[in-house]
Amino acid sequence: MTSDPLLALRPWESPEVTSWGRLPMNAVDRRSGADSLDGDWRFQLLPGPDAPVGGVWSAAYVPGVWTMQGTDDLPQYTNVRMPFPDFPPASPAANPTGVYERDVDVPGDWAGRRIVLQIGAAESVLLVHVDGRPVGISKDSHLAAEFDLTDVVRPGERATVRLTVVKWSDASHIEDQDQWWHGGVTRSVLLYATDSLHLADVTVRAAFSGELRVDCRVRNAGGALPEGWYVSGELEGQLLSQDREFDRANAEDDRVSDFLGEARILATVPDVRTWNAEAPELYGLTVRLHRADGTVADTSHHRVGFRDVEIIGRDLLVNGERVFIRGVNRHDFHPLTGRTVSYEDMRADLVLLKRFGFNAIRTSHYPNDPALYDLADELGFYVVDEADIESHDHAHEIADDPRYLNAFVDRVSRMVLRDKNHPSIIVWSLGNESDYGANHDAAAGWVRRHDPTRPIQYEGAAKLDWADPELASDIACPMYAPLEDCVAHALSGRQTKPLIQCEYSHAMGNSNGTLADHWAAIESTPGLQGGFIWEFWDHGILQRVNDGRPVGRGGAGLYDNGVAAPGHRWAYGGDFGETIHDGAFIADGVVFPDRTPKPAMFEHREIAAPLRIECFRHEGVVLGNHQHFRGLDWLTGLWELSLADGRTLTAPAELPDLRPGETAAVPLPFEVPRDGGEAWLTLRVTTAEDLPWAPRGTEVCVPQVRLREPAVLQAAPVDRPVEVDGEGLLVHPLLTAAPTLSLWRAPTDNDELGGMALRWRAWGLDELVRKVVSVRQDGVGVSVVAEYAGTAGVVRHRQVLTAVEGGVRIDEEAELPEAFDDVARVGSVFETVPGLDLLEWFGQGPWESYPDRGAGAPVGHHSLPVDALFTPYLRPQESGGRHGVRRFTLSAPDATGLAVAVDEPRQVSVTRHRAEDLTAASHHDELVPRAGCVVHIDAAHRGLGTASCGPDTFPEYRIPPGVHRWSWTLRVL
Ligand code: IPT
Repeated sequence: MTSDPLLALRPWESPEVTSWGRLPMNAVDRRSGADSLDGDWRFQLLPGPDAPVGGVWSAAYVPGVWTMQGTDDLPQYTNVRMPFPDFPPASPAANPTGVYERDVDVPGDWAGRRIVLQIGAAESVLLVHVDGRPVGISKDSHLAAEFDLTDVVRPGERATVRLTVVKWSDASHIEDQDQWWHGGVTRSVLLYATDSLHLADVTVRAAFSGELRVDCRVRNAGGALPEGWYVSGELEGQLLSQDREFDRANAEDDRVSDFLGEARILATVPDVRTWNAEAPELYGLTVRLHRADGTVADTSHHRVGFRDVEIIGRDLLVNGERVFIRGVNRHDFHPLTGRTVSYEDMRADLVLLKRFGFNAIRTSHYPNDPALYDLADELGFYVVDEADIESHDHAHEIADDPRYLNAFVDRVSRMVLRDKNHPSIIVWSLGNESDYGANHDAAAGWVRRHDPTRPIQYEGAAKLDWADPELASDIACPMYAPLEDCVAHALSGRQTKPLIQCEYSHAMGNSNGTLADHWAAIESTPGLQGGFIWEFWDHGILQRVNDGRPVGRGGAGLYDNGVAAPGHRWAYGGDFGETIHDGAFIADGVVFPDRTPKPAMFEHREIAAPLRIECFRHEGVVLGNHQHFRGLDWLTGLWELSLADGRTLTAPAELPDLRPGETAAVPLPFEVPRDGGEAWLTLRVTTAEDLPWAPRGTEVCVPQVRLREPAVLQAAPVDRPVEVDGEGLLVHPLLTAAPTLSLWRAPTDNDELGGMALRWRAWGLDELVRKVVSVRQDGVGVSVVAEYAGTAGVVRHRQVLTAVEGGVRIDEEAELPEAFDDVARVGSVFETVPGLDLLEWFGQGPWESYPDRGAGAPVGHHSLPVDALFTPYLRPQESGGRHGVRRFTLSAPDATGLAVAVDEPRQVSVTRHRAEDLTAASHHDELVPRAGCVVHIDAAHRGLGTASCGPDTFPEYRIPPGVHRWSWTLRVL
């Protein structure tokens, strides 16, 4: 039995013990003026918390996870299931325990002051010793723990701080979030000193009306408060008040004692600049605590945003406006450091989100580093702040387990205590995927009393009934609800709460199909207000292929543009040798692990466009301001007219002065040429000035309207034979594989997890066997009939090859049997000789697009190297498609090559990979690009949907059986 009282408590198997010796949480920011204890610490990894600490130390970097710093305890990914079989509250005997130790020189001038150690975050149980003396215990891997060291250390002397971090515990059962499991001290460690008379907490409420209320709690570490203390406030250099008295009028007498001082500052700011996510106006507030002689004992700085949040009826209002919530779920993630993210990382995340039209973040599924909320205040985001509670695997047992009651209330209340002053936070979330029980109601009750200014949401409660007012969720916040259910609820007359999905549009792999349809419904259906895309990150950890180890902190530069450097790959579940894991389900974000945006981001940017083209009328183009609070003066525009004949005309745009919600017609800036075929008018909208999140000239959106329909494909036959081989396949000098029928695509994650790929394989679509039935001269052309046999049916395919001016015209027809009622694609595939490395096309682009994900890709003339067309989704799959392609050329640097024109806008893809190459690979380092191009021209291509977690694509984006026809011409340049 250990003599150490902290270990003797066995806190890793005691859910009732949430802390010992820990100071109460508060909203006084102590980061500035503190001594940072970040850096290398002495480190050893023990096999369990009871194991003796040895004499041999290595080093570990703080903040950081040891799972990415060279230990044999490697990252493990599980979603719902726990990584160990023990039932709550038990944890496994094999329990990696990191011991961190370092010496700290306590400044001599801290004599007489109150000294506090702050550990930003540690997972999952933290034990603190100083000079061998037990100091405290903390749980909750995503909030700071503070310990008073005043009586433990001596100013001017050196102290040894030891942090013992136990990886598995009762708390792991309520930290069962869908992410990598790690162990370590993941946020910064600080040591700071205050006067014994100090601000114990400051609560700021700043309303849209300009009313400001600042409540201060004051304590004296020596015990009783000294006589005559008072607080003062200064807002942007303006003194607010200097009350020498306790604000007894506002505080009930019995709440003010000799030990706890309470003071309130009240002020009204005239002509206040209010805060919202579009124009996040902040005021600097300094709160000072004075001794009786006027000297300052303590200071607390805050940035204040004046704004209101309320729910009226079924609308969530910010400053009285029913704002759309264009949100994303964001985890703390970094491919080199796992869970530790720097200020620069967080800023880069948020800047990117702003540039892509997001205005809201759910901190899935735990409170983030304090800096994230500072950034959200500053850059402008609506935040749903979520408590660190997810008991997914044992949700039902834990939600009502009284042993976990403390932990639930502790986690939710500490989050609120810390974060309550951020204007960006508009909703508190009680956690994620933890069923619903009395423990939740207890936590909700605490919040309602402490902070009546913000609504609460909790999906686990809301899912019981979206409308029931008794449940601990003020918002109907389902996850992955079918759009038709959301619309039906909004139209039912039963709706009582705003409907904002806490998770929707699962971004795993090539996904986010139907996002535009969702937003069309949200914007047109009162009661629907938006949602949070799942999720921001693909959590691929950078891994060396040769030894399977995470690269760790030194790996900067070993990736570019979403791709890991040779010899490296993005690891997902199972790649560290874990036997229990959930594979690539961890790669489900709208950005790659290096924050390169996926094409879906461009779709989102367009859907969120602040300025839109409403329609085209005789008096001109009707523009609309789709923001809630701002005018258009921060934007500038350029008109672009793209004609099918290759011409592009441009002209600067005069943007009208429109208030939110207003529209106006502006005259067409061009004389549209009478010739030139299909015509598209695009407004390229960019930022007119440097903004905190974008330099001047950053593209914001590219709304478009079609001015003229495409012309019909014309290719007059010429009297010249078309050469086919004995199998009826086209012989062509630039093709290494002649056009054949393709019904298969390398399954996307949605196809795999949604069950489609299983059906396609069962039908044999991946191994269709072509058998030529007939080859005959048919007028001027050759008609080739072939049968493509799968296990569940035969597709009859006919190609008529006709010589035309400069090339060959191919008219195709495929008849799908009834059994093939939802295939991946129907189209032609062929391969080219090497050297044709540039694709130029007229159609949607430049971004990858699909039938149900194309809003971000305007029609125009685009050009990209073939190698840049492919999107490196972590698990190789169908990618690189371009929707709505009318024609394209594939050319060599000397401008030789081939030109294709299609009968109507079609799905085209040009990559270095056959569908079967992609299907066979599990990571990119296994793919060997082909020298030539693999070209698909699809008469029909199935939409992407989001079926890896959530609804499949809509019926209109699926491919029916029956006859499909398409025509195209192939010419030599
Ligand atoms: C939902 C989770 O809340 C989230 O953490 C993530 O796992 C997501 O799904 C899928 O990637 S829970 C799921 C069972 C609906």
